[in-house]
Amino acid sequence: MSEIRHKWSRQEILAIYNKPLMELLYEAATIHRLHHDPNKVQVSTLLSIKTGGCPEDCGYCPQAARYHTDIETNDLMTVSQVKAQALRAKQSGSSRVCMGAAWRNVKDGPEFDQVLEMVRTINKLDMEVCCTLGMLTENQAKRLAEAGLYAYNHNLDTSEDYYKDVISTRAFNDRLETIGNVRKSNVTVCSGGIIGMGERLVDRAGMLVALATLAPQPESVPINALVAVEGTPMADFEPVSIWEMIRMVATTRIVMPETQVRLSAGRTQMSREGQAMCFFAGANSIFSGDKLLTTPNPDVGEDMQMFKFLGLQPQEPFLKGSQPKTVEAKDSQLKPLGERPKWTRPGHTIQRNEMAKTSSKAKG
Ligand code: SAM
Ligand code: DTB
Ligand code: SF4
Repeated sequence: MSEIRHKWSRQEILAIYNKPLMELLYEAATIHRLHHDPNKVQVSTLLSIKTGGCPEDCGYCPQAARYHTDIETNDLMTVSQVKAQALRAKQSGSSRVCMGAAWRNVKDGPEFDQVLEMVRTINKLDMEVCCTLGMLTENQAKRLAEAGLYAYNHNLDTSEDYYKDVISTRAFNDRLETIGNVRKSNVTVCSGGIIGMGERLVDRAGMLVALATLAPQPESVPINALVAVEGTPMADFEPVSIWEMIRMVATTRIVMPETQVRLSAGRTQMSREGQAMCFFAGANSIFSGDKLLTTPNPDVGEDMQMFKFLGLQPQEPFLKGSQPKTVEAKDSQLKPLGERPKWTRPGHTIQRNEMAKTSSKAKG
């Protein structure tokens, strides 16, 4: 298997992003198959354990206290509430629970102790546990690791250049520092970003440079399309087109071959065909459940139907990278629609087998 390349320039990444689409898809899909089973998709469930009232000013976020959004704010959930939700997620096919808190940073004390207990509890259910709690010290990362945390999500969100236009209450370097603290523990790193926030293509490339340059590269990279929420400064932003999402996923896959690329926020706006192209381009993870943190997501039934159609299967937990496999066409994949319906024309009904008889007669 090829070496992972950590040195990338924005120009090189832009050149990949802007390739003719068929070339880009072919290259991304080829790399994807070398490193992953193309029919497996990791499924995570988000759980907002503390919602809203955040002191930060992230321009995209409905949970920032300073914006007047319509979300229901909630204090920290109890451990038993979290356990009940995690069990539901497991039953619906998720292998990972990602707990999000609307905090700027983690503070040592009873609330952090409660989160550690949540981590221990979900871990006992044989599920991967992820947290996204804001900035973290090295010691806090180690305590989370001891409790059994599998992944920590901390997004770079955009390029270093554009970051200050989106968030003023912390800096891009603060994000890198927290990711560094997570890396000092044995917790895996989940870090990605958002497209559709008014950034230029060079900012998308800049974000991917920052992620791909990390050594090791993040084990997972969520690619979110902005969910424009009424009340936030980005409420009126145009939705990103599916083509941009496909290009971003494919480019991420090419520059980070072993990473799990998560098709994250924004799926309610995407057709199944669009999502299928994202999976082909190398996305191999989704958030499942009808709610992300505060905004809607496709419901589990719809996603499972899409998986069935595409012949995709949820990935089992605790595989640090999925293994490549030879792909064999299964009967169910060849005949996804089951029996053919009757072939009808106004005033005329004919069964397929009758047609066969008719045509063999015609041949004499
Ligand atoms: N407060 C913590 C932090 O900022 O790291 C954790 C929770 S925060 C909601 C996690 C991530 O959700 C953000 O970094 C951002 O990438 C994503 N996010 C938030 N609002 C979003 C939106 N409206 N559309 C897309 N992604 C969003
Ligand atoms: C990530 O990259 N996306 C998730 C998760 N990590 C925490 C969050 C998406 C949030 C979308 C807006 C909302 O539902 O509040
Ligand atoms: Fe707070 Fe996180 Fe939302 Fe920023 S993204 S406002 S830090 S919850």
